[in-house]
Order: sequence, then C-alpha cells, then structure tokens
Amino acid sequence: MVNKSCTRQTKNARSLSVSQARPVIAGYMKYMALLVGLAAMTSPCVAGTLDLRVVDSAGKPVPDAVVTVVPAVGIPSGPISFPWGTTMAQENINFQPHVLIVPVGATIRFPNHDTVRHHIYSFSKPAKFEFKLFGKDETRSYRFTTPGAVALGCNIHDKMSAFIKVVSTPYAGKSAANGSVRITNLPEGAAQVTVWHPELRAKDNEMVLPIRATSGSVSQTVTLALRRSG
Ligand SMILES: [Cu+2]
Repeated sequence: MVNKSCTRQTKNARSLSVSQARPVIAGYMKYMALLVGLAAMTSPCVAGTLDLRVVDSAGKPVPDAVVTVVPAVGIPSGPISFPWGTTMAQENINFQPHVLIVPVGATIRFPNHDTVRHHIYSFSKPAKFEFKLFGKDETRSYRFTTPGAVALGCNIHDKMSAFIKVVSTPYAGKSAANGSVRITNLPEGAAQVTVWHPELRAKDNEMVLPIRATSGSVSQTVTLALRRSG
C-alpha cells in the first residue's frame, strides 16, 4: 500500500534541492525543510513487507540464510532489538541456534546446558575471542561491536559449529526450515537487500539481491549457489 504522506514528502524534498541555491527564498526553504523534517518524524512511511523464499540451485529450501535490508532513507534512530533474543546456548553438544542475528553493540550470553565442558572460540575478524573450559550451568558473555559474520567453534567438540551475524539494521531475518523469511515494516522506497549464508559461494558469503526498492508486498524466490554439493 502506498502511503500518501510519503509521496508528498518525496516531492517536497525534490523541490527543496532544486530551489536551495536561490538566496532570496533561503529562509522560506529552511522553514519548509523544518516542516518536512517534522513530517518525517511524525509519519514513518511504513509500507513494505519483503517475503523471500531461499532455495539452493537444486530448488531445495535453504534455512539459516540471513537477509538484511538497508533502506535509502536510513534506519530509525535508537537501539535495535530482535524478538529472538541474544542467547547462544550449548545444548546436546551443539550450539543453539545454529545462526543468530544480533544487533551491533549487543552482549550475547553463552550458557552451557550440557553436562560436559565446552571451550568456545572465534577467529573471525569482527570478534576474536575464546571462553576457556566452562561447565554445566555456567555462562559466558561477549559484546559484539563490529558488524559482520562470526564463526564459532569448540576446542573440545570439533563438530560444534554456529554463526553470529552482527547487523546494524533492524530490518533483518533468517530463513526458516522451509526457506522462507519475512521482513516487515520496511520504509517505502529504494533499499539495499543482502543475503548471507555460511556456505554461500560469494565474497564474505554475502551478496546483494536484485531488489531495488521496497513498496507494498515484495515476494520473491532467491536462488543461492552454495559450496556444499547437492
Ligand atoms: Cu564443546
């Protein structure tokens, strides 16, 4: 659905940039700029929902693909929080969840629910750290201050693997077991949509999707070339 107040704002913004060079009406334009600014604060231009279905080259659903949207109008000020929380647990000699999206600056808890000890580490650039052996019902925590992907491992259990995707936008989500991911409340207009997956055949396992704008409902299937075979 198109939000009419958004359309008006866009027109005002255009006329502003054309006329600002004329000093005679500079004062008036400043006043208009203030009005436009106020309008932008009071009507957030919420318009878009992005529905993606992520599949591999064989058409199979791909879970744990992280989709992030950065609208051209910017992101709302204030802290970012996600409904899925900020905990990366160890359960049944594995990490839970396998992929966790966290806002930049968040402190993530790593509780050990297993009866065995774990020794968790990351060699990834955005966050290099290790938690030396810690046992049942013990928790460690770490604050993630740099956006990017962080691969987790355990020195004791080679099979343990998980990823923390540190993002600086509130418009983020990961694909479910059926490959679907929905991002809501997107501002209308141009936007950059990226997808990340630990096995994506691309630089930094990330690529920009050919979706240039969000307006109303955008529904699309995204095919990822993954490193794993089949
Ligand atoms: Cu372990």
